[in-house]
Amino acid sequence: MQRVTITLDDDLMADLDRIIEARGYQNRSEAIRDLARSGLQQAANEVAGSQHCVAALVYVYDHEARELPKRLTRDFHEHHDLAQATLHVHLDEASCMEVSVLKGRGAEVQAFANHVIAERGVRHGHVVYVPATDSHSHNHTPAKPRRPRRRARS
Ligand code: NI
Repeated sequence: MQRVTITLDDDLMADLDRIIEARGYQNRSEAIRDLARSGLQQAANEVAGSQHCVAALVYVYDHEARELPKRLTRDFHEHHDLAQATLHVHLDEASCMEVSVLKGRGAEVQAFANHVIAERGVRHGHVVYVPATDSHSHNHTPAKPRRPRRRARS
């Protein structure tokens, strides 16, 4: 263990104390360790630009916002190579939530996700990167049937 001293502003400390209270942490150090770990995990999941990745793009929008559903549809058609599938949930009378699975080179996935999140009227935009190794590292061909073992001579 190492002891470090950090300086936090009052607002951040108040937010932190709320989380400590809500999650029932024993002390601040424990909470900060956990939050640092999840931050590191998130950073590790942000892939290098040329690397292949899979990501879930989550966002909420008002389906009555002028032209927004049309703009989103156009965005997704223009990036049909990245956008694999989208789950649509009608949250309430006005709001829709969508979860889109994106797959492609890190830089392209990130640029497209940022573009969708930045669309006017899109709220709570968030991307979760899933570490994906090379898309062909797994084998689609079924394993060869095993030859029956020769019976041991008795
Ligand atoms: Ni809807």
